[in-house]
Amino acid sequence: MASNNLFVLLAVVLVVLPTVTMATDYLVGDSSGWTVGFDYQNWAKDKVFHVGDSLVFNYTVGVHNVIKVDGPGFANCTIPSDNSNVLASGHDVITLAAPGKKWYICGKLKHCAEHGQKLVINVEAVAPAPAPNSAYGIVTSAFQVLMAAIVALALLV
Ligand SMILES: *[C@@H]1O[C@H](CO)[C@@H](O)[C@H](O)[C@H]1NC(C)=O
Ligand SMILES: *[C@@H]1O[C@H](CO)[C@@H](O)[C@H](O)[C@H]1NC(C)=O
Ligand SMILES: [Cu+2]
Repeated sequence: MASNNLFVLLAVVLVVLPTVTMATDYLVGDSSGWTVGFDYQNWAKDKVFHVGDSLVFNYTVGVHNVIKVDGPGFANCTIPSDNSNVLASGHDVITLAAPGKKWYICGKLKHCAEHGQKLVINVEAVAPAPAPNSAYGIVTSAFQVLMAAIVALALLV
């Protein structure tokens, strides 16, 4: 009986461990969504964004939009003259594809310039998963199994 439990716990821990590094969806502004009069830098300051994570901009269609800009465009709230970067679905999902700084503004009225509707984040690279046959990969796998066993034993005692 005890060894059955140990096996189940080991299996659960081994399945759960890799999911710790899975992609995260961030609802920008949480329940406030993408709107005026919200401090998006305060919202972002305790978050670590990684390549593969997504930003979800939620707002009423037609009231706001989302434009990816560059640093100067962000500083000046410059609304690009062409529409190619404008997202306006009301539920825009942006998957963070590359590391570095990313800047987003609202292009409606003076929402960016006068109402703070702008977000800048830094996207961190994700360390590549170690190849299973590399020395590092073997050590990592062995470490995961060891940790799983310790956790399983601790739960049993
Ligand atoms: C998205 O925004 C709409 C209003 O524009 C709101 O009714 C809805 O609850 C929001 N969804 C989430 C997940 O916050
Ligand atoms: C930003 O705006 C200021 C003041 O309008 C202007 O002097 C400056 O050249 C602008 N910078 C950029 C990069 O657009
Ligand atoms: Cu807006």
